[in-house]
Amino acid sequence: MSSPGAGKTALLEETIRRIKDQTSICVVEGDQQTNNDADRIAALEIEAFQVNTGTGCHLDAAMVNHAVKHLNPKEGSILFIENVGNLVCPAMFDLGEAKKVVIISPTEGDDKPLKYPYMFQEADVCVINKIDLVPYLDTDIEKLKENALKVNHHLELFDVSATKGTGLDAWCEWLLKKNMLNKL
Ligand SMILES: Nc1nc2c(ncn2[C@@H]2O[C@H](COP(=O)(O)OP(=O)(O)OP(=O)(O)O)[C@@H](O)[C@H]2O)c(=O)[nH]1
Ligand SMILES: [Mg+2]
Repeated sequence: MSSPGAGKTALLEETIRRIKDQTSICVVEGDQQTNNDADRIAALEIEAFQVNTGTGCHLDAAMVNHAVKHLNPKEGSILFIENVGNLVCPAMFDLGEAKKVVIISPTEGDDKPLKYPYMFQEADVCVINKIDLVPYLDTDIEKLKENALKVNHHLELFDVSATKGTGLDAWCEWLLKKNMLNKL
């Protein structure tokens, strides 16, 4: 989950490149319109199902149910659900996720966890993406983390750049470990 353009699909693409040999993966993509994100995932030879919500601003459990039936993931797979880009509504809907991840990028400003707290309250993990842009911005990353933890002190934090690959080893290690634990 994230605002539009924070890098949900970019993070999925780079994550998939790194872990697809180690686990089976399927992806549900949520957007108001277009098949663009499912096409980006399919280009990596990973099964993706695109849900178009039209005027809707978030996925709901029935949409995910429909998508999962279509994808029919193998036992023990990782099923990624990319919600519609929106830092508000997706927080209110339980999709049955094992873990919820919120992505925020420094171009959005360090006050966003305080202004949109429900997303950060609901999440288990906060990925700060686009850290390669930090030198060009006046966003205070430490303040951003402090604000996220003020809203939810249980959040696990990862600093990454999906496009440059920074921080992705730690992120992928966390994902594979969680997936392994869920299989036990
Ligand atoms: N500099 C930089 N750009 C990034 C990074 N991650 C993503 N981008 C760029 O940000 C833009 C949006 O990325 P997407 O992956 O489409 O973002 P999204 O959150 O999936 O967008 P929606 O699905 O439309 O909400 C693209 O131009 C990406 O190349 C990053 O780590 N660093
Ligand atoms: Mg996307």
